[in-house]
Amino acid sequence: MISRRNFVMGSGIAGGGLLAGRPAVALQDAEGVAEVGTDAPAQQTGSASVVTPNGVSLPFRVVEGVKVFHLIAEPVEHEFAPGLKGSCWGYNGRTSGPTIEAVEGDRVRIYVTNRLPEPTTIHWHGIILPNGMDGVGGLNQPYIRPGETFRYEFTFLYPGTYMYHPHVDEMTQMGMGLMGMIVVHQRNPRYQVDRDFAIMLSEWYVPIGARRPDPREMSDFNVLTLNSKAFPGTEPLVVRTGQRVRMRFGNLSAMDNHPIHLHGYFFKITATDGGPIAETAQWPETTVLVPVGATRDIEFVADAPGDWAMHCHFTHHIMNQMGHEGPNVIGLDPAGLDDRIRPLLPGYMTMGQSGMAGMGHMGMSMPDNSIPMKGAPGKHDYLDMGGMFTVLKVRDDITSYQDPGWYQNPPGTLSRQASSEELEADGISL
Ligand SMILES: [Cu+2]
Repeated sequence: MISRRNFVMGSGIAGGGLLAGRPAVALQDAEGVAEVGTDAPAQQTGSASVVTPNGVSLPFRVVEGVKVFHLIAEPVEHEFAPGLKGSCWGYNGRTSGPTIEAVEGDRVRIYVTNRLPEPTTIHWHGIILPNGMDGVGGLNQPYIRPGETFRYEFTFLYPGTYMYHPHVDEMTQMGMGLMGMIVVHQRNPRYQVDRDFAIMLSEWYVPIGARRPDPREMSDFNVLTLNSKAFPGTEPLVVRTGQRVRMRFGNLSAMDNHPIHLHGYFFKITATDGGPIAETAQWPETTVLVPVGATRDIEFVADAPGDWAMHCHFTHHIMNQMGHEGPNVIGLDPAGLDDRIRPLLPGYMTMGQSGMAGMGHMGMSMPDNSIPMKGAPGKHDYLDMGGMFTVLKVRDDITSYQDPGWYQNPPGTLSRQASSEELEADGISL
């Protein structure tokens, strides 16, 4: 498959229009700080390209001044996290679908091919456009039946963070993974951000040991994802100290709003999918609630180096496929129970007798293709979270946005076990 960078470069040479004359020098080597400046919409405005963690932006070509995109809705094999593969639906081979990036005022033509086993459409969520381009199957247009390709054409009038998703059999199609982000850059931004992340929040129910998400689930979601990845499958967000950072969150979960909490920083909520928030009306926060069917942009200056957690603050949304049908055995000894029950109930799992911490790495036998309680080794101990969890890694003087590994805490700035002398000196008796 042609890479995004080659596609953009190729279209710049062949397609003329807005990309004509763009110097190839901006298309840096992937080993450098490559994301900055490799993207044509960003080049047009001087902004940083949008980074879709675990994802990509959708390539386009320019035909007589119109940016032409092609989305293909199709079944995809998707890995939520190491250990859990799913038979999902997505766009262009992936879920979440590629991010559509354009610039305020751009005329776009978006072809949508249906390779699903049922009809679909695409709704451009939050975009102000002609009624007949709005994508609600039956209301605004006929269904796109399997094998057909439809053509949407409109102008991105307003900059902002938006989404796209089907508007036929919505419950099934979004529950199977059909969704993506749209970023429309400001044409003349008043200031630039250095790192600009786009993150789609969604939720799934994948029965333990199964591959196919069950979109009929109404409340008991067990795979909670950022761009369709559950920790430890989520990529870290790497930032250089001092950079101005924007994070754009969209939420196309079936049933849940998500309070996304960032450690180490105050940020401001700067925009919704209804437009920018006036500077005097932005308020400081450490958690942004992203409602279903909405987007929220936050911004901050990354002036504090470290490995900072970022996660949904619903504690059930940072668990992977947690079983919870069994009894609460905190304080009891359930030794051998799972081995005896599982022949009768294949997905059965007893919760930990001293709580749940560490269940993911105690060598418990896990059903195949499942990630119950799975987390990952951290720098200091096991990181026993999953789901909607990732790490913002802020580092001084990095020249690459590759994962820099764990943060090296400066001497004297790391929590540790107290010594008996220290306890005594401070009058703490145990
Ligand atoms: Cu949540």
